[in-house]
Amino acid sequence: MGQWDRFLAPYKQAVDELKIKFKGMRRQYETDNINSPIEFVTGRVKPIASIYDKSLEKGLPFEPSEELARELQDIAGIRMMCQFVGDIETVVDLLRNRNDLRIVEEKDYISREKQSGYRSYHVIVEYPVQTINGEIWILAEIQIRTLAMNFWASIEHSLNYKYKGVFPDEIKLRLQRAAEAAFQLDEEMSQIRDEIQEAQAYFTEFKDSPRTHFPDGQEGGRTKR
Ligand code: 0O2
Ligand code: 0O2
Repeated sequence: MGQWDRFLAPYKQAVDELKIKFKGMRRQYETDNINSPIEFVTGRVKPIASIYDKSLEKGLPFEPSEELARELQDIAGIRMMCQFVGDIETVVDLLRNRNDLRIVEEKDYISREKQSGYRSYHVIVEYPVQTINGEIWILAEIQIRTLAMNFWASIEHSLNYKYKGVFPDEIKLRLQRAAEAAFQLDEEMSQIRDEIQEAQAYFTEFKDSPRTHFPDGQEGGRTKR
């Protein structure tokens, strides 16, 4: 096994474990018939090419080391998507109350978005990984954002590749405007949150029962036309 594989193994372990644990939180809400503040969870170990870029940017030697593990806080990255902005605080509270991780830092890019227009709430945690040689504490970055914030970030991320991080002014401005539009969308959705959640609860209850008779001539979740 190569040096990098050995270095990255506990990060992979942590990402796999955290994904299972956080998806489990969503399932618990479903079991209790409560709207989950977590819509979906993804995770990744930072690709070697991105570790290389980041180490160059931070002026660190590109080699597996304790320094790299300390300075690159997002080698293990988890993303939790929420329907509503208000859910983000709920998710952060869930993290604060867990006793299987320790919060090291919180970065609020929602109240104070980045210059690019990027919005997200980042929580840096320490997480214990059990290995055959004992316990290792590693750092992981948990990004919590709404679906709209995630949509914006993934588009901007792809464009970043295309323009290699140097956007033409026109595109930069348009992205900032798009970020504002996404935030407005979040605000609007929050205002009709109760209405949306009631409809979702109704849909979830009936979607798997095709013989159920719906009011207004609808059956099995489909409207007759
Ligand atoms: P389900 O039952 O489809 O919800 P991996 O575990 O490595 O295969 P990972 O890290 O979970 O993959 O990330 P991936 O493949 O990007 O997607 C993770 C989960 O997020 C998948 O669900 C996707 O279906 C779900 N997902 C991605 N985009 C969206 C979205 O826009 N809306 C919703 N609601 N879900 C999305 P699972 O885990 O396969 O299970
Ligand atoms: P990737 O490809 O996701 O791995 P710091 O050391 O705190 O000064 P750092 O380490 O860049 O700065 O942390 P920061 O600013 O909290 O950002 C970490 C991650 O947040 C990034 O990782 C992105 O995933 C995301 N992010 C931050 N700013 C932006 C942005 O403007 N647009 C998008 N799309 N994502 C952003 P990486 O390593 O940059 O990228």
